[in-house]
Amino acid sequence: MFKKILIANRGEIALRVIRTCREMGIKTVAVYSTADKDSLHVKFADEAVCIGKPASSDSYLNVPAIMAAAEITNADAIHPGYGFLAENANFAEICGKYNIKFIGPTADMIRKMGDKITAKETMIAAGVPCVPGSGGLLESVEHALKLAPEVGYPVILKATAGGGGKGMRIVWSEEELEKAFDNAKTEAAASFKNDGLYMEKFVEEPRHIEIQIAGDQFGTVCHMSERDCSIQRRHQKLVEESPSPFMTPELRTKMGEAAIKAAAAINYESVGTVEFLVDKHRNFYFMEMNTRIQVEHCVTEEVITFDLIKEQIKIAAGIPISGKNYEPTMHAIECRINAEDPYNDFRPSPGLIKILHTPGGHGVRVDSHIYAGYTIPPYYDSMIAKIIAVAQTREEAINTMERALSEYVIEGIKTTIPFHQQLMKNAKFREGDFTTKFIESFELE
Ligand code: MV4
Repeated sequence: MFKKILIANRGEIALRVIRTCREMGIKTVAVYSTADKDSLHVKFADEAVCIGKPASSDSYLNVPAIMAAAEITNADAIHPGYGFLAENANFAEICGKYNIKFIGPTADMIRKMGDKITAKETMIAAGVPCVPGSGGLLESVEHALKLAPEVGYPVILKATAGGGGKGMRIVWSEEELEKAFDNAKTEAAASFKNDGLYMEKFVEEPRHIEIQIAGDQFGTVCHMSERDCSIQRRHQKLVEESPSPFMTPELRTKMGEAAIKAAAAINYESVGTVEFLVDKHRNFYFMEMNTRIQVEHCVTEEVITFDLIKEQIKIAAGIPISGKNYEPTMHAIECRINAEDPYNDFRPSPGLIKILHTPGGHGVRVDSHIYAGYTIPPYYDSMIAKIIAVAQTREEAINTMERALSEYVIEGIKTTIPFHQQLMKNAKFREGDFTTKFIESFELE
């Protein structure tokens, strides 16, 4: 087992990793930017190294500074968390060159899933259902114009280097295609330095359901059931839950098997997530695979009573997994609390937290790095906490969440708490009747 892990991240996920390391008897090294010198991850780690100025490019993305921090502290592994360098294949490779274990998949696995056309080709070859479309790159707008009627309008253009909605355009008819093609190409080039596009049939009003998987270094892969992440706004998830209210035992078996096939096709090592679109007839299609631990991993941890970070570290250390699949035994819902003003287009609201009271009690887990007197810096993601409510049934979990939200006092900044309070009361949400379009038409009182 590792003796010392450097956490190349900040905020709640850095803290999350530090906590599991402590339970496992592993020493921890925090790295931090000058803006984060008073952060909890710095205080809770055994050692801490400043790696640069506030901008991410100078600190949490500063590979030479992070490698130097790992060398001087004698860390034998690096946990990348999510975001920042978590899906950077070059970084994973550099860790290997320094003889430091990257806690995640190999560079080759990250690359295979990072390029969406390659990923889709791999999935089709493995027999994982995919949305029909161009297959490969669109060579030109003429090529797109010829293909679209064959695929059938509406179609969606996606960036092969993309993910998360950037460089994506929905096209309802031939008249819109040329402009959408040019816009998607320009956006993809600017965002990813790769303007490659592909086309798919547009699946209308889908649910976003993802399957948590784990694979070890010996070729064993298992699934840990689903999370429903359909409650999103501008491709940012706001609420996640498990089990999905749309799930059936048959669909879980089928999607679980497909996710295992997806991971096994690249000999996946580490924990990961296979994202699917699910249409109203419960047809499901591979969307992308996330080769990292995700923000919403906690809902799975709560419904299967399992520490996913511990599993991820054990896999990286070469310990085999059991190979059995996991079914949810509880219901868990997570609300992401962001330092944003939900009454003002979710505008970021960084600043000093003057008063804080964190909810607790039966069935409530709060993962957060904030404290009274802490100043949320403006340079990073605005998520400041995750509340996870756990109960025997969905209805009880929602009631527990409402109770927890009502106890949460954060003064000094605006947060998304009022948004979540209204969502938990919404009849359609309570019925489990929602798709990825739900938030578009959700109005705050
Ligand atoms: C789609 C789709 C409909 N049909 N692909 C959004 C982000 C990126 N990962 C893929 N996305 C979508 N791909 C086809 N063929 C609809 C979306 C989509 C979406 C997916 C999940 C959650 C929220 C979404 C919001 C808008 C569009």
